[in-house]
Amino acid sequence: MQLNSLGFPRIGRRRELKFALEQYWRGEISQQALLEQGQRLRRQHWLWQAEAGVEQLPVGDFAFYDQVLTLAATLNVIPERHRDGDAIDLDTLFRVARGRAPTGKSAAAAEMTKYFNTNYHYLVPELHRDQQFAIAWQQLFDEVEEVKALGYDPKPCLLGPLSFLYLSKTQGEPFDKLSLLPALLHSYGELLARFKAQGVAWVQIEEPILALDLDKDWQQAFAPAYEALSQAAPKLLLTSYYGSIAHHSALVAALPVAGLHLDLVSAPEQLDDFLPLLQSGQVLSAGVINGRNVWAADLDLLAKRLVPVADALGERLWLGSSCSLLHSPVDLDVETALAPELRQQLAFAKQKLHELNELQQLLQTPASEPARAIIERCKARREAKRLAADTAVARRIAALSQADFERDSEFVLRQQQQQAKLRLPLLPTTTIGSFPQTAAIRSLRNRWRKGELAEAEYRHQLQQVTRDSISRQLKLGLDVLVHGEAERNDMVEYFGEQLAGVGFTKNGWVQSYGSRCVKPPLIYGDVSRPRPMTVEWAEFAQSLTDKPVKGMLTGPVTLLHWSFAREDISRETICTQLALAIRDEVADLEAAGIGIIQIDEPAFREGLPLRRDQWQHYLDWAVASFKLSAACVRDETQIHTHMCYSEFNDTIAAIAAMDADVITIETSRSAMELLGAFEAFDYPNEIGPGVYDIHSPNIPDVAAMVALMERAAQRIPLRQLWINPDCGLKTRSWDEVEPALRNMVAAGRELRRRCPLPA
Ligand code: THG
Ligand code: ZN
Repeated sequence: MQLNSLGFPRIGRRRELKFALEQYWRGEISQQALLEQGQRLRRQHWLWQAEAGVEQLPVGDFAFYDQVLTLAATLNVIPERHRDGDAIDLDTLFRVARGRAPTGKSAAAAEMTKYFNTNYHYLVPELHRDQQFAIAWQQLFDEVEEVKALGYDPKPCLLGPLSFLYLSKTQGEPFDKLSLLPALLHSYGELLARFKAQGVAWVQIEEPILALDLDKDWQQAFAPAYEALSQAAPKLLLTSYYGSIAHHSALVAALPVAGLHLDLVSAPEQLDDFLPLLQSGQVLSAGVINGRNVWAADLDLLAKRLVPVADALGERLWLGSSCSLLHSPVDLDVETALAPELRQQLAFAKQKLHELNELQQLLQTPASEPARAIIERCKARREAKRLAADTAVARRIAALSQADFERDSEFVLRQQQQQAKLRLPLLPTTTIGSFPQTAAIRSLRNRWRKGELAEAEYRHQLQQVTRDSISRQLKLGLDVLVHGEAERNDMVEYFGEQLAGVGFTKNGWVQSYGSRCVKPPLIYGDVSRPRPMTVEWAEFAQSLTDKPVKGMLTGPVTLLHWSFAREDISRETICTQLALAIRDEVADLEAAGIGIIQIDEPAFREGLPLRRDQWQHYLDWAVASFKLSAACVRDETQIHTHMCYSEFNDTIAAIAAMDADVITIETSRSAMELLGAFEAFDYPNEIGPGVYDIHSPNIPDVAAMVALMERAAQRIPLRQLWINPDCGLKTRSWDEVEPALRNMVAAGRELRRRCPLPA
């Protein structure tokens, strides 16, 4: 019974890789020093895995930027604009990721997209119609040698050819990506043969697209592809994750592979589908330890479930993480300040390896002393969870009625009352909420956190920053102001730190992309809001001006998606709890005289399930949660929301159903795409299509913004339109923000002059 680790986080338990990368990019350390840091991290992570009893150590889970980019480089799939001749080196990879030409000038970075339904972002490979593949980057082979030199067996992990093709995008004139499959298979064949020549026994070949709905031509491509690959390859462990692949079971069962890995955390029921389909001699890797959460597993229950499988399969059963541990924080051992009740419920990546080991003990020596101790710990954890329940939260949810989800009046009536109260001009101008997080602001927060800055002084300083941001906005002539969010580290973490039932760590970082990480809150109990979280700042900012200042909140759906959520109650219920907490804050903001409240939902779309037939159920509860968080206000109070993407075609009905009075959205990079959604659907409420791209340092010019709004006005009535940037401004500097907003306000004036409101 082998233990199967699908991959370990590469960032380092103290984010060593992040810091080394950023130092290298700033020119502070040499490439050699960066490479050595990478080697140290890999070695550490392999040793941890080996200590836990993992026999075959994963290779290919480490990447200096992104594992999909590493694989693309291995196959010579590097955009021409980032290339410097034929050779690929580490700097080539960084140019692809960071948008540089070899000359040092900027050259559009490869597109970055969420990896399936995770919060990890990969770089999208670009394929041409006449794409040539070749083995062009040696990192994977080198790392195989590193594992061998440590005295262990390497198990290369790589995205399979079909998932690689599927996740890539085409460049130039459109063509069917599958037309490239034969050439790609040829290179995969070479890759696998080289692994074999290196003495590799097993390769983890990942086909996560099997968890998706696949068109016939993609389904049919699997059998011949794997026939071809199995010829010269080491044993293949066909690996799926993030969802059930039972809808493709016939296809999968017929593939010539030596083993199959199933994610039995996201889809435990597929075990029953596949057990009778296993070929004789085929290995089943049971992914039972969740690779993408932080909670200790209930090994007792797991072992009970697995006993019959272990009896049936014997050595052919492997115990695995559900997916790569990439999505978990690295090591609980460095969390020294956690409350013991919370700590006992947790397992990070390193601890999850030991859970695999303990599960093995439960199955192999169930009557032993250590096994009994493991079972006792599981019982104690269950009992502690039961005792920690906050029954008031459940009672509050049980008492909700339909009226709690609806505003008093429908939008048209609210709009009149809001207009009467707010007296905003046609095409009002506003921003999304955050202003530049300057070094001075970050240092304020850090000193306060470390206890070097007293509370009163910290607040006083933040008030100065807020005063400055209000005065800049007044000078710019914006219509609806924001306080600027200087007190917030991250829009999710800030709320997580203040809600009951939610914990947070010091080092629980998870890689989001490249060197960037997030530290998701841990929703471990029933959620409530003990005291106001933002009212003081909104109230202070509003006291400085007669113009309306928006209160700024993160919505329940986004709080849920960007946190590690408990698994003993449904996500829908957790989201309802979060909605009630936000609703309390909304009510307090309104009572404090804040007339416009924005509830951001940038992650609304990210929560869509992998399978289309599950979308509607998700959309129903996500929309309901948002409405619950907002619906307590009077008609005259204006609710805004913000979303960070522009793929609206397939969700616009749900977004309209959220019934926010105003939505601001990202559009600037794909204006036409957004407006397309409005061809088929009359969006009923007010909307601010972002008029410039805040991700670029360029100052947008007035004419471009005027043109964009005029296009929008062809689809959307003038009275419904707002003018705003496409996202928050915290990553920009004031040198960029001020001229950009000045132009944006000028564009608004120009538009009002051109199109006066019809009577
Ligand atoms: N907050 C949270 N989750 C998110 C985002 C967010 N997930 C999706 C998306 N946004 C990911 N994008 C980013 C962008 C920037 C950073 C992280 C994720 C980032 N992180 C700092 C870093 O790694 O240096 C964190 C530094 C710090 O907080 O001390 O810049 O916005 N929750
Ligand atoms: Zn945004």
